[in-house]
Amino acid sequence: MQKSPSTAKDISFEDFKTEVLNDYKLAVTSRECSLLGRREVLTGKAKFGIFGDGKEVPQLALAKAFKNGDFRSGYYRDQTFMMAIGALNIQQFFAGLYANTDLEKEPMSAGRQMGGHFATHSLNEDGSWKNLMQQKNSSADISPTAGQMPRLLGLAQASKIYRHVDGIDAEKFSDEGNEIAWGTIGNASTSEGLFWETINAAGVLQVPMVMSVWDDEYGISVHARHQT
Ligand SMILES: Cc1ncc(C[n+]2csc(CCOP(=O)(O)OP(=O)(O)O)c2C)c(N)n1
Ligand SMILES: [Mg+2]
Repeated sequence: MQKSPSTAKDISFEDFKTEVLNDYKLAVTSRECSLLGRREVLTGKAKFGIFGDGKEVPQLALAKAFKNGDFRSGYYRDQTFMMAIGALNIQQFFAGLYANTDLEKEPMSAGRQMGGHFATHSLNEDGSWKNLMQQKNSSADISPTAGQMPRLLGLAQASKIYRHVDGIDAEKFSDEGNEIAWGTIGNASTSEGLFWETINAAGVLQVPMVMSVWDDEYGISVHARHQT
């Protein structure tokens, strides 16, 4: 899968055209994965699946602003974003859906998590730390909706600590606190206390955090007028 080029200020028409076409290809590929994946679930070939269709374009935009060293703490609709940062391809997406237990084929969790729960690896095979400043990072999604919120706050708070506290070995973990923690959540899940507490704390602590709420007016099958 094509990685999105970083956002350049001076860009030629040809480069611009190439980037637009790459984005379009990625959005269509991700949409087709959703449609085919859902068909696999509804025909009984995969047990359960949840997909990111309808949310492709803003995730492509988000991926362009997301830099090496940044961290995502998000939820199960983010497949296009993960594809755009080069952390998920079509085969891996379906390996997750079928709960393939081979870590090579299903690098998110070797089939132990539900499909659509996205992660990058922070450790090398020998257990040593990777340099997290040289990769785009995603903490592993967890199933309770809004559970990603306190961790999002913690990731943002870590950058603030790295910036203001001397004497921490930060080489592989921080560039003087310049990283950003990016959160995603669905509209229905914003009803949860964890969401409000995190937004409040982020304001009080003044931490580098960006929050995206994907408002599709539904919480699964329940319309927002009954829920929010
Ligand atoms: C704490 C908790 N309660 C209930 C659920 C079951 N559940 C999974 S997704 C979902 C709806 C979420 O809707 P929303 O946040 O709007 O996200 P969307 O899927 O619409 O993008 C619910 C109730 C859960 N996973 N965790
Ligand atoms: Mg919703």
